[in-house]
Amino acid sequence: MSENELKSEYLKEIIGRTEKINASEPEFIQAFKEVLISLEPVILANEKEFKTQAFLERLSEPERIITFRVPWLDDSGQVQVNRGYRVQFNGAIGPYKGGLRFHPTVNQSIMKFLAFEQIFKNALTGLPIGGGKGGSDFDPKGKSDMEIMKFCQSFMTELQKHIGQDVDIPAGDIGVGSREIGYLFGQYRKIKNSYEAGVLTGKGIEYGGSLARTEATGYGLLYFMREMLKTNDIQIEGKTVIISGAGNVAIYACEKAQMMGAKVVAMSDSSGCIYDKDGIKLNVIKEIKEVKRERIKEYLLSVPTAEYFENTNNMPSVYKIKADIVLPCATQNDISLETAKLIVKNGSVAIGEGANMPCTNEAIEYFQANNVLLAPGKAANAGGVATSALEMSQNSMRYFWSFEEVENKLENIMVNIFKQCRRACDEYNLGKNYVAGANIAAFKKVSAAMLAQGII
Ligand code: NDP
Ligand code: 2IT
Repeated sequence: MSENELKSEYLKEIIGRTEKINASEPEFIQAFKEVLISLEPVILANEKEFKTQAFLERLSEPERIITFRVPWLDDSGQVQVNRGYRVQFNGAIGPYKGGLRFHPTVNQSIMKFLAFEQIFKNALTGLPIGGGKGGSDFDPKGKSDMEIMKFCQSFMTELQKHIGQDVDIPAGDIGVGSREIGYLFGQYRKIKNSYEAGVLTGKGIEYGGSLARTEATGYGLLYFMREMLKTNDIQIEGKTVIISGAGNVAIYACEKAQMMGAKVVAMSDSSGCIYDKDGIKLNVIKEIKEVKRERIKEYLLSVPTAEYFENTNNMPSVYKIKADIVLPCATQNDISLETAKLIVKNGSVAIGEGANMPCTNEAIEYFQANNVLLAPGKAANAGGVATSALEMSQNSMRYFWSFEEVENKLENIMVNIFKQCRRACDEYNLGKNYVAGANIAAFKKVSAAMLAQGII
């Protein structure tokens, strides 16, 4: 459904209000509208109460946004300054939970859209976690290990005032992996003089991390995809797949896709993509990205039969390659309407959002209008945060589960998330609109918790 088809006066008013008071935050407005428009049937059923309670006004306003200065010393002795953020958007169903992103594009709009989506994603996991997100406009590319450590220490020196294992639990996102979590955790522990293991997730296995957390987002995406395809009588085995990105989510999405018998033929980074018609050799990608931190182009040195295509201005080159299944696992707004048209023309049957908001709202509508199945990020990439919550459980118990135990729990959670989406689709006659299904199922939980807790 599009905005001008809305019947609810309250929804129209709220969308207008949100656009007006957040005019400098396009990504947040985009994420907000995608959710709110799809909630119309639920809002209409109870419009008067929601309006009297100013419910959507409260939902649209973060409980708290913290921004702070992050000064650090580079290797040449020059002081550098970045801006740090933590958005604590909604704590109705548990302590704030969500990743930290270190990327030069980070700003308040991006932090707010990510924290807003996290509220609904976390509700779908069924685990007691609220929605938050943070990060910095710091660019980790080209920085030495020492510079990364100094930045992380300075970032945590301020962030530690605002987090805690029952308050707010950050984790990784773009540019933040196990190395950064290690440095952040070390500084938190030093300042607090207390071993509060559950304050961060994505920790190393040696000091309180969970087995399978590294794999969780990518593996979870494929479990969700398998369930969605099965419901629509499609087998994943034998299908060709393209994946945007070559980071944490992309690598483990590739691994699980291959384990399920699919053939991944392309992966990318922000410079371009590699196409390997014989199937990606994932050990080569892992060595380039996880160990050497180099560009994906290096793949050709190990696999000379593969091809490399530089990105062009109008679209990431990876989407020009034909595949049955497309897994955007890089960043937001990777798939524009124009890219969506090419994907449809190329005959793809399903899109799985490993990244947060990789499709523009126009691209989503185009896929739906053309019967391409779309697994929405809030549901399909929830395996990462769900396993973070399992890491918190293990930390609280001062115990750990085996890889198989964690992976089994992850699989059950993803199957259950798909069921929730499907159930909401059935209940509201939404057909295969799993985007709306996910939003509605999550909203029902969050709204029940918020309403029960009064006007706060
Ligand atoms: P990483 O930093 O590990 O990898 C990001 C990948 O995306 C890199 O290959 C990067 O290439 C590529 N990329 C391409 N274009 C861009 C761009 N414009 N901005 C940033 N990255 C770009 O991050 P993750 O794999 O952890 O995250 C990928 C996506 O998945 C994000 O949208 C994140 O929010 C989402 N996500 C992550 C979860 C997690 O557990 N890590 C959980 C759920 C969602 P290059 O190296 O050239 O920059
Ligand atoms: O977008 C996400 O869900 C994440 N980056 C993971 C958050 C987490 O707390 O594990």
